[in-house]
Amino acid sequence: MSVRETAEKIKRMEIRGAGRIARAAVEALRAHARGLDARDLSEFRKGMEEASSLLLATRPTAVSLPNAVHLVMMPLEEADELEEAREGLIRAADQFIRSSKGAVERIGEIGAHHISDGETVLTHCNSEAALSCILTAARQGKDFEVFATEVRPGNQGLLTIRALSDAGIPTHFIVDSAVRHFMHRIDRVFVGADAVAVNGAVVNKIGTSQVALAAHEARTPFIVAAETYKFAPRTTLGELVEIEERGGGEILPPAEAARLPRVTVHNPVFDVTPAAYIDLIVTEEGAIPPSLAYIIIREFLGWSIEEFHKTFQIAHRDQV
Ligand code: RUB
Repeated sequence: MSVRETAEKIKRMEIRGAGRIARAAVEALRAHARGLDARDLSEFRKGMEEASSLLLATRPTAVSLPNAVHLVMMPLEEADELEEAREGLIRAADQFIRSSKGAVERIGEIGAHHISDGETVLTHCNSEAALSCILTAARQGKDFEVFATEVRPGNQGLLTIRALSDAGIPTHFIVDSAVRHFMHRIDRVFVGADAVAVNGAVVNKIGTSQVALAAHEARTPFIVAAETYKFAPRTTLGELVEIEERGGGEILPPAEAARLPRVTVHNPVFDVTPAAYIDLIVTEEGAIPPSLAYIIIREFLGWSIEEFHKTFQIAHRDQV
């Protein structure tokens, strides 16, 4: 798929979920690199940076996107000539796709240890990392049930209940506002992440922080499944993760909204769960308390402060 097509699909949420967005962007960059007809290295770099900017401008919250783009664009900085840059990017893209799929599997193996026979688990939204924990536990023969939320307004809960049902897991489907009502029946909550900040706060689908609050009140363990590339390096520079606000038409039909001139519809699609409500973050490098987010950023993403600045400039080229 071309970069433009991929960007459109990410914007329209036909490709969605932080991990899938990152992999689709990397696949598009790899295809673009293969076909890019450039005279020299600098023309190649320019073409690839334009393609990256298009992808980075699609959705602002999932940090997996700039992290993945940064990783595959890195060989362009180091290369001395065009073909070396092209091959370096393709290699980095292959490596990213392989390791990101491997990370989901490894997270599943680690997270599954936290699900036992007879338990009831709750999940919110549709996260392949969170589902990997649940589906791995089911494959291990554990006997448990899952509550899944509807997830207004995008209905990502439908994707989740299909996956759970296909895996033979007894599943309860509830509206988002029923979470607290059922929390007394829940032994553990599993959610994914679009971004993890240096202070251990997790950005995920809108409503996640309310689920966390209800879990906290009921003393129910709240577990986040997040690959290391969901950690947000620029939060170490004090930058905040931008919360995407989508059109009100996703919530209230435009014809109805037109009849209500004094009503403003708000549609933030992510929210921030403070570290205090999170018991564990399961990464492919192991499970950590949220207070160790900095270690993941420094040790496993391993970026220098100079690199953070460079990515920042690429991502915001238009505004610089
Ligand atoms: C998806 C969402 C998911 C995270 C993690 O939001 O909030 O929980 O992206 O998913 P949207 P994954 O549907 O708006 O993209 O674990 O699959 O990366």
